[in-house]
Amino acid sequence: MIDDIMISRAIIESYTKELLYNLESDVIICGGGPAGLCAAYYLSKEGYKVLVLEKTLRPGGGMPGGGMMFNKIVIQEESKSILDEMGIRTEPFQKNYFVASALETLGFMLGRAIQAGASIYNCIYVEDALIYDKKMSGVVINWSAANIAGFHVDPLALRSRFVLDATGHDAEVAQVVSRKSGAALLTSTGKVIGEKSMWAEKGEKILLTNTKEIFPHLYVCGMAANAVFGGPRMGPIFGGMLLSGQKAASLISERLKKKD
Ligand code: 48H
Repeated sequence: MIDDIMISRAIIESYTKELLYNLESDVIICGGGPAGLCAAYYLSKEGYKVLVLEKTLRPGGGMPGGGMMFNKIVIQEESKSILDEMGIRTEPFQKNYFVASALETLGFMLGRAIQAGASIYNCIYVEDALIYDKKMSGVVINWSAANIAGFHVDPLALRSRFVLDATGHDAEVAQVVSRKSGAALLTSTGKVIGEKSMWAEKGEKILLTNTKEIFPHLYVCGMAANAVFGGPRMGPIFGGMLLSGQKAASLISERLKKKD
């Protein structure tokens, strides 16, 4: 016999138990695109308590769309080891260009991050920051559906030791912190500078330099990093996104070890 109410109970109990456990964590990653998922995988693998918050129904950000909905992604040699490690197949194209299925990459990245221990919540968006004594201390969240419907619903808060803005082109968390903290971000203008037009070579190179702390205990990675520092976009090459997520994980891990 299958009891409909037992199915409801299983879902509600399991979800809320995990959510209560996650009210406080080591790292909250805002955005479940390639950069955020990669960071989640590496931080979780090290044993940290990691939470990914994704505002859409389907994590993956810009990756499943490949280039103009041709659902393939291109990566370069230096990032191939990340896909290899996750068991994602790549095909050599020309020297230094590899092609992978955007959907296989997304499926495996999600699976690897979750199996490494990350909690990933879809349909929840980060609408504000917890800033205590000029230090990023967590995020303020709400149901994306409430936002889309335009309902006036007050949010809830989650605490973490570090926050990673992996929200892509709009750098939503950096924007909120810049607007509300009353403090300058660690950019030349003190604000989010905004991304520049496409130039893959330059955009990919500068991305790793831009992957860093931009406000006490707030890091930025992926496309958001170039948006914050005024770097160019790079089109559907995804190696930099993976390397940026990996670098952010490594920088945050160093800080977590220092217990500051
Ligand atoms: C919760 C949020 C919020 C929020 C946004 O856009 P993404 O794929 O970002 P990256 O940096 O992982 O990868 C960028 C890549 O996909 C890309 O767009 C490239 C390479 N573009 C180059 C070009 O020239 O166009 O993922 C960000 C994720 C998305 O899933 C958003 O839905 C999510 O973050 N998100 N989640 N709360 N406030 N804002």
